[in-house]
Amino acid sequence: MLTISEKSQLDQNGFLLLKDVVSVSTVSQLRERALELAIAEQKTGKSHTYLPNGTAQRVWNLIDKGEIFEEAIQHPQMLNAMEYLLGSDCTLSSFTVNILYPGAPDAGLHIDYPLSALPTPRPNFPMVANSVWFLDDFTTENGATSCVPGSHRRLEALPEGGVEYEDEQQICGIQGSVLIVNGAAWHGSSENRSDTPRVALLGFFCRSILKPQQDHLKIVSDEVIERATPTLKRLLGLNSLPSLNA
Ligand SMILES: O=C(O)CCC(=O)C(=O)O
Repeated sequence: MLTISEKSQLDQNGFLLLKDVVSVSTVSQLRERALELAIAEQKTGKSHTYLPNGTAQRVWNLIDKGEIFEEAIQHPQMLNAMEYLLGSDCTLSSFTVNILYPGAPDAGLHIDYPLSALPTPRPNFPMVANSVWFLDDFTTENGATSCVPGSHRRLEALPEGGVEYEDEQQICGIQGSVLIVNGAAWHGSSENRSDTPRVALLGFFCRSILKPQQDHLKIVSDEVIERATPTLKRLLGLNSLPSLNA
């Protein structure tokens, strides 16, 4: 369960840093696997890189890429926060690795899919939320996620074009922390001025009535779906399928 103070931070600021969520040994295994997957995808020539000079990289569909990710996405403390924001039947929208290599520039502030595609004013309750898993210490040097406190209440469109906000905060923390961000809060990764990659996982969730960013029931193998716990089955969307009544 979240504490009253944690709920209040989510309500007021639109984000919450949970410390000591993931053990040191699990962080180290997740980080090693994340980097292995990133390198393997680079070798195929089909990796998803972005930001100038390909200085950032995503690896998609982690649920299908190792049991360690199946377990991670069911972490009770992180899921409690998601269920507080999105309802106890919320589902997984996507689960990815996000790596900022040295030299990655500030990515700019954004709100999350599909909120940016909705007409304004947007709904005044959370629709989607992200969990940013710190597989490295997040520092002002290596691209710690920036957030604008209270911006989820600004239901107008996010101004375009590198606007800077005096109250923008970089959320720094040690390895094993998880940052929960209401998808309507203005946020984004910042510049990696260090000489090592900043490795994160992004566990992105949505209300069960929304179409997720990835169609897990098509892209996750039968083997993983068959062995999934009831919680994982629900997260993959098995409890929120459209009616098949003809
Ligand atoms: O990696 C980060 O610091 C945040 C990334 C993010 O917000 C996103 O890709 O939606």
